[in-house]
Amino acid sequence: MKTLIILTLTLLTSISFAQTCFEKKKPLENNESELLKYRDFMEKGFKTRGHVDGMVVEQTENRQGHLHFILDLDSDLTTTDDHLEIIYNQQYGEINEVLPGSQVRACGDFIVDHYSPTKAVLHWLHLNPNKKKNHHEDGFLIIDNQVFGLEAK
Ligand SMILES: [Ca+2]
Repeated sequence: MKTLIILTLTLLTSISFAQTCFEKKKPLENNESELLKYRDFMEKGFKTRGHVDGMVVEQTENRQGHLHFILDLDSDLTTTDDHLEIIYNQQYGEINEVLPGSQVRACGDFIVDHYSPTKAVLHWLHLNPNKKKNHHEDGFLIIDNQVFGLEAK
């Protein structure tokens, strides 16, 4: 019986972590290398969907309801040309701080932004309860296996 409960819990836990990232309602695989090419070759303001894994380098800001941090997309901290700024809206589930070395998976809108220290950002990492008002698809943010961005406001 105990084993069954543990198995069930394990199964439920893994289901809740199995978030799917969508682009135009189709599942989107990880696309780190494409995003880095877009950052380098597309005009500022270029937008697409982004689905990335990586390791936190550092938190850079936490103000005006938005948490900013830098993600290293190949989790090899000796290479820095694969850094991407991540911006998370605290309205969709609060995060106090993000620690360097944390493992992250993020799904949201990617935009080439020359004001960003990494020249591009990934944001809208949360559910969009107002799809009639705007075009953003649902996103999410997973930090060390904890899912954020699912508290619809
Ligand atoms: Ca790297």
